[in-house]
Amino acid sequence: MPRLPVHRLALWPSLLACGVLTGACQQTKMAQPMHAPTDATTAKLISAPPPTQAASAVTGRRAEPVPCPEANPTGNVAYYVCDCGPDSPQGCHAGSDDNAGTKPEKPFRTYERARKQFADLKPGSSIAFCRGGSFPIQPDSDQRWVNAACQAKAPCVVRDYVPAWGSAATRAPVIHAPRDSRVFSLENGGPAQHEEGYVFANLDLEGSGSGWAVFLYNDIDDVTMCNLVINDFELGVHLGGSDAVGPGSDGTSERISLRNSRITNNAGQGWLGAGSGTSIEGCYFENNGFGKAILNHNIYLSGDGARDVRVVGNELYRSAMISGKCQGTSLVVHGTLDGLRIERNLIREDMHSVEPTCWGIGVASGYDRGESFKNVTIDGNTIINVGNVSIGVNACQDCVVQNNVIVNEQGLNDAAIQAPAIDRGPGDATDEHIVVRNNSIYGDSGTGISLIKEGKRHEVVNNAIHLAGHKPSRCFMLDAAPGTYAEVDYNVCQAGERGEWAAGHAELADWTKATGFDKHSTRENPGFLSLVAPYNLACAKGSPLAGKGDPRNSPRIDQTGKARPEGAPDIGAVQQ
Ligand SMILES: [Ca+2]
Ligand SMILES: [Ca+2]
Repeated sequence: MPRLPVHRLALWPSLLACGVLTGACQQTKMAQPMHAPTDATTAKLISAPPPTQAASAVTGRRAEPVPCPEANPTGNVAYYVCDCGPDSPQGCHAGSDDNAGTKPEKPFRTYERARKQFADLKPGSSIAFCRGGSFPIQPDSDQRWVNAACQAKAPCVVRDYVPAWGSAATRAPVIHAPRDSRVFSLENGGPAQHEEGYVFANLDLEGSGSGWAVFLYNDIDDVTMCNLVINDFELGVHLGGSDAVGPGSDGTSERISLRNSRITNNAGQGWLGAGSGTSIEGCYFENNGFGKAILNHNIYLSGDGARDVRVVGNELYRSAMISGKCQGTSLVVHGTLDGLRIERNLIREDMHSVEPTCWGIGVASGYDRGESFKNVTIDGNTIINVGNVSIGVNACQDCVVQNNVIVNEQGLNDAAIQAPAIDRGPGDATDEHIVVRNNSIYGDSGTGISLIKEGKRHEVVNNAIHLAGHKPSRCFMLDAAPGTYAEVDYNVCQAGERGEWAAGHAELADWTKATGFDKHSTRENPGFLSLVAPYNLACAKGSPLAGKGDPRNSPRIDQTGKARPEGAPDIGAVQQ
């Protein structure tokens, strides 16, 4: 039996003590704020090229950009604000808080004046910061942006405008947060009261190595954050729970959306929290979580009964970088969620820059209360050179892992796809009906797909796996009782020179004889198009993947959105 890398199980221990939904853990951290690293690498990040370049290099495509909503649905900007700082362009013309603020040529001046005006904004109207402007947060501000009159259908909008001395090309307004502060704290004081309908668009939020850029708490629904830069905080976006629940409030913040934004250099988490309708789409996350190994992440979804959560079309890079290595899962999910879609994201790390704890996607229990993840779809993601698990789940029921492209040449792959990725704790759901279908995996060691121990109705179908190199490897680890699996078939795999087909069965024929599985599978090189960066795991013409998939059990579309033919679909993530 090859000795495979052993991992985790001690990965998330101290999360058990964190009151994540209340932010208690993070608030403790704020008492001892951490500084952003000041090395040259980090400084360079801020002017890194837009994410689309790297994304297209790997996948040849990218999720369609989600357009930001019309920032001012009524065309009615009610108030203007303009302040100038050392980082403003020449010619910047500051306003005055003594102005009425209702005309672009007579704007207010300060963040604090804007914040107070926001509380009186009429539904559907806007307050706009000048492009090129630079706005410090006043030291005595309580940073709360609260207006109970705003409506989901007629939101209050905080956005940019082009001043007479600037142009549309002038950079976005920058709001500078001093240490331990928040830019937009969307929380009414006292017991939770219901508010809804805010939009924040086209703003650059710059921290000082601590604090939170946006805090959503105490029942604020229907918030859209679009085209923001969030840089150098402890937490980029913190979606928390609530205090005592007041009359008319459900105590939870629903339909919070972050789109087309750049979240960089936040020491704690890029994003923390989740609620029903949470959506993170088209965003770029880089170098978040460097304050602590294992517990910190680019995206940390923590849901307590959250439904219909989406993480779609994002790029995640350099998660929890400590000592130059990624040491924490880039996209992690804990808690209880029902209806979770993780689709078309690109998650990548650089070669020689990861520790085993640097997983790509982890939908797994992390607390000492019962957790479950139901109706989970992990579809069409591209995961390049992360740590010892690229996609790991547990406590997962009715979960589909399909059309994913996974590459790992770091020499430490435990399993590209793994369930259960960690042992269940007390009260956690058991894995049930996990479908691992049409994934394309290229690696240099370890196991391709591991689906073990427990559950029922699992399916492992149409996967294409190539494990090259000289390290021990195996295609599959499927050691639960054969009745656990509804279908294991139509897979193509080559595992090194001496690798096993499945744990305990060196040969495919031996495995099929013992289990009845993989009657239509073949042990051969899947013939991926390119195995060098930026990689292309589509299949070449004449590859054994072409037309050989299970005609009764293939996803309707492939990783690129292309329809699969009904009669003879290809094996793997990408239809020819
Ligand atoms: Ca509220
Ligand atoms: Ca609510």
